[in-house]
Amino acid sequence: MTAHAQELRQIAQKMVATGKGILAADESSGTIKKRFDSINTESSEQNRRDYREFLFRTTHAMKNHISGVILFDETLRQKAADGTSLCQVICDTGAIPGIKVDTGAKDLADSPGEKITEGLDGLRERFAEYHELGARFAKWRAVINIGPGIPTQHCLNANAHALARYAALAQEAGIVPIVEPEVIMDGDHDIDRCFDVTSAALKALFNALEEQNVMLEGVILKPNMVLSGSTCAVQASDEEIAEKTIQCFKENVPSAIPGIVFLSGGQSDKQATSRLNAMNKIADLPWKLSFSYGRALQAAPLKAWCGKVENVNSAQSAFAHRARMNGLAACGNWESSMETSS
Ligand code: 5MM
Repeated sequence: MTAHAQELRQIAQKMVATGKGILAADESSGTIKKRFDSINTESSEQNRRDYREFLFRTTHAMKNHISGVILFDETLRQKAADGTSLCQVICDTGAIPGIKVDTGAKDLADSPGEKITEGLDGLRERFAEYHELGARFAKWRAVINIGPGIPTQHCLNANAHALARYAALAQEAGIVPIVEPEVIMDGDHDIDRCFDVTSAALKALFNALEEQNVMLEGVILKPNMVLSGSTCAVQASDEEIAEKTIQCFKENVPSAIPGIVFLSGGQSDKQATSRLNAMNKIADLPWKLSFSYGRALQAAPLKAWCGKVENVNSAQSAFAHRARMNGLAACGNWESSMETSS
């Protein structure tokens, strides 16, 4: 049992406080460049800083709807325009700074189409530094593709083993691990195939966490929802998605886990909100169910900003609106009619 048990429990509970969720702002250099390219904005260090700073300074939304922010290494070390560290800007809103520690998904040897996430080398030392810099939770993402003959059990086990090794090291450092086994939605598979693959990925993950003595009360799970593949001819309704996702998690996720925070994975903003809301309308859930969205929180502010200082206020309003909508969905209190106001 980790020496930090009580502290980890408290951080994890705060991460899934009622009506709040996580802002995933941990885009690595390549991903943030793609996002900035889409709004014709240069991905310079200053632009990345300015963009993230105005998100974190959207004070009312941060205070009321955001429990934590996942950062990329560069952002954890950056200072705001007035010299305050961005980490402190986040803390001043009451949210918790977190850090993405994996170094990305690489091709799994001899297994076409499959990925393994790297980043374990030197991780104990990196955790010590990240704790010193103010991070109190971390994130590691495994990528599971669905296709003919994949994922293999070998891929699920290898990724689960790495997730558990990361989680154990995080807890040793007093940092709550978010474990993210993302079953990618690309493909023409139906929702039942996604259900089966998500179940298998979760089984492998919780077996590995148990084998490696990870304390579940100090872990947050960040999964995909159970969805039809993005090019499947039959797209499941939000209600079916909610029912199948909850069934899958009830069968595979121990109740000791304090919370499940979903990724958006390419769903539209409103789909991500509506489906989270539908899940929270289902009674008797043993864990909190909230969000850890990247694109579903940031697409609207990015589009409103377009890299121009004169658009910062409207970009902050767009971010505040999505944060509020998802905060309501995390309580099952969202209505589609609320989307017309901002
Ligand atoms: C914000 O995007 C995260 C970082 O991605 P890269 O390492 O590829 O740059 C990503 O891990 C994110 O935290 C999750 O996938 C959830 O984000 P979405 O956009 O799927 O909600």
